[in-house]
Amino acid sequence: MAILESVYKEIFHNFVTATRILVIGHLSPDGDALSSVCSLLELSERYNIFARGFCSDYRSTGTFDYLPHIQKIAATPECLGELDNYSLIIVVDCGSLARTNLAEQIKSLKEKSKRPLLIEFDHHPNSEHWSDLELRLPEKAATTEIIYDFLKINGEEINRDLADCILTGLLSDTGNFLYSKTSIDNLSIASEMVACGARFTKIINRLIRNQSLLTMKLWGLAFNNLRLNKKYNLAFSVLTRPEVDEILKSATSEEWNRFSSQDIFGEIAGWLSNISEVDAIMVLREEPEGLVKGSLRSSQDGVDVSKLARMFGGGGHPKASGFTLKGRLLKDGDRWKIV
Ligand SMILES: [Mn+2]
Repeated sequence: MAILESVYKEIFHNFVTATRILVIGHLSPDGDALSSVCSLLELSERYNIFARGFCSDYRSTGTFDYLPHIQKIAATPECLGELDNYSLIIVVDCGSLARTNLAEQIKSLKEKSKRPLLIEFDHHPNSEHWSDLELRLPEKAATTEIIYDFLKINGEEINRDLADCILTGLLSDTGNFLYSKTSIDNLSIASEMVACGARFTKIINRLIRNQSLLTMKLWGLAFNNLRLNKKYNLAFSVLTRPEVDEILKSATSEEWNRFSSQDIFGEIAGWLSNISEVDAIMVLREEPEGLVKGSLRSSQDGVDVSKLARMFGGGGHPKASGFTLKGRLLKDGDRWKIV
C-alpha cells in the first residue's frame, strides 16, 4: 500500500523539531540496520540535534567502519540513560519490536503522559502497531531505500556519507543485487548514490571480503552436511552443536567477534540458494541455549519460504526467513528430528 507523501513530511517535521533523538536498529545488526541508523544520525547532525544510536549486542568488527557516526551506536541499554529523556525514538529495520531488545521499555513509555514520539521505518511485513507514525513498506528491498525516499521527498541533499549508507543497505539486503527481488528502482537508486559519491568498490569489498578462516570452516561444514529432501525439493544442511563447537573452540577473539556479529548461517543459506535445481534451502543448527535455529532461502519464482517459517513460529520475507524452536536435533536413521 502506498504511503501518502504527507506521512513522510509529518515524520520529517517531527525529526527536525526534536531535541534528543534515539535511533534503534535490530539486535546483531546487519548492513541495512547499521546504515539506516547511521543515515538518521547523519541527518540529525545536519540539524544540530543531539542523537544516539542503539543496536543490542552490536560488536564492531571494522566491516562497516566507513559509515558515518557508527561510533555513536551503543550496544547495551545502560549507555542510553532513561528512554523518556529522548523527545523522539525511531526504530528502523526491526520487523518486530522484540528485535530492538528494548520492547518492554518502549511499551512502558506508552503509559506515560510525557513521552518521546515513537516512529518506525521498516520494510518487514508486520502486524504489530505500537508506533505513533510509521513508514512500513514491505515492497522495498531495504530500509535504506525507505530512507532514500524520506530524504528525497523532504528535499534533503544526499551527501557522500548518506549515499554510502543508502548503498550499503541496498547491497546488504539484496545480496549484492543477486536476489530476485532486486528492482529497477534499487539499481537506479544505487547508480544515483554512486553519482552522489558513494564508494561502491569499497563497500562491495567490505560486504564480500569480510570472511574469516573460521567462517570458511563453518561454510565447509554446511556444504559437507548438505542433503536433498526429494519430496519437497528442498536442500538442507544440519549442523549439530558438537560439530559447530569443534570449529569454534579454536577461534581467536577477533574471529569470535566476527562470528557473533554476522548472520553466518543466513549467509550460508543465501549462498546455497544458488543451487539451481532445488526450490528452497534450509540451514538448521543447534544454539547453545537449547534452541534450534533455521534459516530458509529461495531464489525460485513463486516460492514463499516465509510460509514455512511461520508454521514454526518464525517469519521474514518470501525469499529469506527464519525460525527458532526449543529443543535439540536428533538423528533418527536417515531423518532428523527436533526433540
Ligand atoms: Mn533490512
